[in-house]
Amino acid sequence: MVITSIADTVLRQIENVQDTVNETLFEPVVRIGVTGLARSGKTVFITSLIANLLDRGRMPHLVAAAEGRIEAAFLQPQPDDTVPRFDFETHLAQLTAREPAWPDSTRAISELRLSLRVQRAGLLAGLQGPRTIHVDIVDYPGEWLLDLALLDKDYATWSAEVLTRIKDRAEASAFKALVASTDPAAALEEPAAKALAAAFTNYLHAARQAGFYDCTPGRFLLPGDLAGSPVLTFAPLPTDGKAPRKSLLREMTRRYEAYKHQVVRPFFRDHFARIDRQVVLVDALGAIHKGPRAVEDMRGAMTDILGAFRPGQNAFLTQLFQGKRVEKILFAATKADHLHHRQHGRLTAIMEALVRGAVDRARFAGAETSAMAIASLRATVEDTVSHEGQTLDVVRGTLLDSGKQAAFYPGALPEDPSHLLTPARNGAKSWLEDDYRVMNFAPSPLTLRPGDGPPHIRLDKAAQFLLGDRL
Ligand SMILES: Nc1nc2c(ncn2[C@@H]2O[C@H](COP(=O)(O)OP(=O)(O)OP(=O)(O)O)[C@@H](O)[C@H]2O)c(=O)[nH]1
Ligand SMILES: [Mg+2]
Repeated sequence: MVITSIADTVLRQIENVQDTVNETLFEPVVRIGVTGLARSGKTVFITSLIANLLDRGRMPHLVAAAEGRIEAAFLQPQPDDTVPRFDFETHLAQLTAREPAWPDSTRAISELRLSLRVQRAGLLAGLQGPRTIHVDIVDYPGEWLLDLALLDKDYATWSAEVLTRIKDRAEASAFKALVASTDPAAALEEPAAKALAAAFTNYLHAARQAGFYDCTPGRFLLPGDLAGSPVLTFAPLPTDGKAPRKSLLREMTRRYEAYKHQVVRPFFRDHFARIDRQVVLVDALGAIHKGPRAVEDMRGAMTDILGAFRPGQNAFLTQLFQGKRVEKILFAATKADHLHHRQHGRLTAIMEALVRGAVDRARFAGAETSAMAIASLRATVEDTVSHEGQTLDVVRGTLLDSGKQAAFYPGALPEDPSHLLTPARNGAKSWLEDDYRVMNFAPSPLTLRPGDGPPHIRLDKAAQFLLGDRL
């Protein structure tokens, strides 16, 4: 008994040492960040990507898979002990259940490690054995990247900006009324601070619902385990008056600074700065459906998000990255299964145009970029129907609300993306030429052949762009 347990311990220690040695010397790690604004499709993307890397029957454009060089793929404990594990099994079980359902909203960062045993390509293939590559996939809300802009702003500047921005926004009326009846110089009383923070948070939620993306601080919308803590109990106030000691204004200023130091900075330091490759998911169709203002707002949010990928712009990030950089960035318009494939090129063009300015700068900073239209989990089939003497390219699927089968035509996207982006930029209230609809489809019940992952559109191309050169 004793001897075996000692031997066990020794063996385990040797294994541990080997693990570390293996990892550092021979087994490369690629860290892929997956981000996007709320409901952009992050959870479904990661779930389907992993399922399709485990069962690679539908991954013909992932070259190593097509060449049969991936000998095995398996999930492993992730290397970061304090980050929640991405709940792959639960999400996949939901998506592939007999009555499939979309996963619940996820509110924080999570991570998963997938390891691939890969046969080498080329001349050395026969001489050397297979090697193992670890792929760490990190899911985090895009809203957290928007907070980067706060680091360079003090409380007075931030407050002034926010109060100007919300002047004409109906969503903020309750918060504005509360601010008007608040004396910032009064002594701090916690219920008053709480009421202000709650009203401000309500405004942020309403603004987000209405299609505004300029909704920082990001954790107000996605508080995770910080909900109710002082770092999230502040709000913008007019700062032109006096701020005596122990006043509401003093404390709001202090909490704003604490938010920057204890929430924003640690995220960038512990997670963002370690990412090698990044996927930015965008629900472009959803924004087009909401109208010109949502499109313009999304463009703004994308530009802000992508600012984080140019560390040179920000002293704090430059110091964090220390010359390291994100090597590749993929911009993916999700839910492309809402469109017949004849329109996918147009969606990609819109995606490219949306992020063009930011992409040019990312290229300048050394990252390779690509834009694609994808569907992580295909919920529709394509069809062509005749309607009032015209033929229409439609998609068919099960409607999420009613459970009924329906054919759906979302409208024709313009060939030239500027037909959408220019009116959006010029503040148009609605689209002139066409109306765009979206429908919520339920995931279809699946019968998967052994070796096949869930059906998708271009997930293999996305994987090839992100990983292909390392396999
Ligand atoms: N038709 C279709 N719908 C999709 C697809 N991917 C996502 N969706 C829809 O988009 C919704 C949001 O997807 P999620 O993956 O949960 O998005 P998320 O970015 O993780 O959302 P949060 O966790 O709330 O930030 C889903 O509930 C689906 O309705 C897809 O490939 N096809
Ligand atoms: Mg999610």
